[in-house]
Amino acid sequence: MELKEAQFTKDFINEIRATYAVDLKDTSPMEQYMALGHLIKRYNGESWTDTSRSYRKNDVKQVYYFSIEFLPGRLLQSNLLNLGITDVVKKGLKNLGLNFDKIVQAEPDPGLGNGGLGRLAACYMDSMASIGMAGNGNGIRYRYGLFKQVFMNGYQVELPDDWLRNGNAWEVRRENRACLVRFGGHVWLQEQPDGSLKPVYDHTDDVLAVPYDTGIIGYHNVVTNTLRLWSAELPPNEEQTYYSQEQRDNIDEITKVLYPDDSNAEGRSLRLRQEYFFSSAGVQSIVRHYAANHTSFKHFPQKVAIHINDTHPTLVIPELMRILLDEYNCSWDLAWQITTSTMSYTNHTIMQEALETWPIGMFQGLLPRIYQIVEEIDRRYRAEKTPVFGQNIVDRTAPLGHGQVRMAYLAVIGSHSVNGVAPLHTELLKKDVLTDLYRIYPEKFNNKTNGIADRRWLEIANQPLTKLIDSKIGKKWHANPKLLQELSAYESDEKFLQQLAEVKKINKRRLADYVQSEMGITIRTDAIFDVQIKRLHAYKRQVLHMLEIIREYLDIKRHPEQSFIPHVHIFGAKAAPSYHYAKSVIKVINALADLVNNDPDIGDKLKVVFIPNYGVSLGELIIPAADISEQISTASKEASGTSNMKLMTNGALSLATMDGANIDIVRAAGKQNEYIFGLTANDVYGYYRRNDYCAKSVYENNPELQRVVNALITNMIPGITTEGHEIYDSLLKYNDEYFVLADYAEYVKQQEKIAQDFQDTMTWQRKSLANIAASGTFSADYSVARYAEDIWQVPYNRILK
Ligand code: CBF
Repeated sequence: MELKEAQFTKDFINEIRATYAVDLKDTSPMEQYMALGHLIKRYNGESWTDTSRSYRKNDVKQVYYFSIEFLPGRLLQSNLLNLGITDVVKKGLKNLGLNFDKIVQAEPDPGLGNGGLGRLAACYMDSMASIGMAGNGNGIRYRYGLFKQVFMNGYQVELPDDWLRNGNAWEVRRENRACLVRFGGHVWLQEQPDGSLKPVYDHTDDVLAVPYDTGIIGYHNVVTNTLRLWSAELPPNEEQTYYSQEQRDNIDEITKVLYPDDSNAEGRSLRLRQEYFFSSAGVQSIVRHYAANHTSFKHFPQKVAIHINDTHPTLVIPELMRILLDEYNCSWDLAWQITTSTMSYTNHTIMQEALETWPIGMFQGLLPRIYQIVEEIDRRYRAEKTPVFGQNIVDRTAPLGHGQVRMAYLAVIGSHSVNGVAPLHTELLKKDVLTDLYRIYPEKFNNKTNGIADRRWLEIANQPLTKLIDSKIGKKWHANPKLLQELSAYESDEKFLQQLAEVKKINKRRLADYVQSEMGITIRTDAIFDVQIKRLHAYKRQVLHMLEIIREYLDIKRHPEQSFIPHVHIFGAKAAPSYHYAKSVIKVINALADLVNNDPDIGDKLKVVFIPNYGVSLGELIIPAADISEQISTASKEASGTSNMKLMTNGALSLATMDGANIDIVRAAGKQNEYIFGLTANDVYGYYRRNDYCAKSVYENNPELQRVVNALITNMIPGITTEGHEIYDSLLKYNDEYFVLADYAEYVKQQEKIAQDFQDTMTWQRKSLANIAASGTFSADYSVARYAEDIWQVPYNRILK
């Protein structure tokens, strides 16, 4: 957009006065941020209205991306960037004597997601708008989001993340678009005068779903799409109904926190209510919008695509069926044809949690009408498929089985497309996790490799690198990231490689300053910054990284005279509140950090930094500073990974197993530019087939490994008696489910090689450059373009190949 500095400063001062009734000099950075946010939203209001109007006027097919998580990160900088007004605003604020960085930092980072799944959803929102596609998000406006993580005595403690305390500058509450979502009660089918059956509801618990819309601004293209997040409220009280405190609390709870503890029935029931709540509200609003502009539902799938991001929103399938059957009198066959042609589903993990199931009793009690519909889907599925495929396979794959509603199976059966998120992952879905359904519906399965928001991870997070790249290849790559490939021409340009090293130093300094001021730990910027940032999960094997730290520590202690390339191990990870083992791993790493960081024999050769409360904003600080990207999951377990792509784009070299999208990164950047080790997915499946993995014999045959693992139980690391034993037992007593010991020796070899190679700056930077140059292919712009072409059949404007 066009904006003159004088206009901006005038508008900004007016905004401050109108909102806070004080002079600029008396405002806090939070107030300045809020005023700026409101002003930017106002500047963009016309584009937002125009976009919606033009979609409506041209009857454009729209995508609705349903996700229980959206992890957008702070929006101020990305909105300024996408509107093309960063420089004017920065200058204007500077001339007013304000500190732009402080204003940026005042924005809360909405914790509406837990990791890759939610971050991917947010990236896709940005990319859909940026390539000019009509894409809407649909999720939950959590009052507290995911917890705020602090460490107390090294233990993770979860505090509420009060991200809405000062309001949210970007959202618009649209009470006039609210709708009712029904839970519980009784439902029966009553015959109508025309012979049809209609449900009658009695004693239901109704909840008002109120949408809050956020404009998602496209990159330099005057497109603004909508992210709609639903909040649960008391329904309007026309009948003077009295709501007890318990009823009020039950309603409040629905949109209070992301992932309530589901280790008990109450928590599980709340999770199911959340899932139906946003699925129902979203589908109701889509149908309402469609019905206002069309007379028949026959062409609904030509105008609407609904995407199910992991199993959580699967109930959009029976919900759309319910609306079509009960409210628009469609026949079952027509409703089913419309529904399956509209829905598509992405699976994001081969772990058991991908296959959510709900006890039938709980499901039926909470959602009686939806259960009737699922029962009918199940009955028809069995009737149609049993004669062709036989009873066994149909029993194994039907939506209802073993007393459970099986969400992943319902998602596959009710969708026209099912995709994995990296080639290996999609193959494993076909061969293993969903193999029976693949036999029945081979045509539905396809791969869509994940992507990332390059503009956020380079232009916002890594301005020094962006400047350097621009100086060599211009700015066209901002809109077409594959052009980063042009950087390959500079692989022998030593001056450029030196500049690349200097950029890394600047970013390492920035992170080191943060670590110093927030954690009181001094780290050297000439050390290897070895980064592992992801959810804490046994399959991601933070434990393997931890064993390496113990090895390095023991080595320095035994041979203090030997030279050692300084190494800083950096972690960022949250553990799910009820995931006991993951919390033990956090405690042990923190205890190890205390030991290592305070041992005078170690000095500054080795440091361990576990940065609390990892999220998008901390990612923006850590990722540009990384030399090594730890992507060390057990092969076959990581569906794709996306931190691997962000780190690659920022010039980190991957220390990785051949898992998920690591395989694609290796293919793109060249094996010689990464550090690859460990079992392959085939090796892992071989062990499963033969059932002959023996962790104990790996341990017994490697004296160094014994020394390292024993450190967990010999009081070497103070304060971890039970946690150390737990991890030790997971490796040796319970036969090391994730093959940590099997991969240990090769992992160590690669770490030693890294220490060697790191000393040769030119060679290291050449490898780093190869990663940056090859990373453009992992831009989310291309990923959503492939979804648009192959799955959603929606148009977009930018040419992307
Ligand atoms: O597809 C996005 C990401 O999703 C996960 O984070 C998930 O929550 N299922 C996976 O673990 C990642 O591999 C994947 O990249």
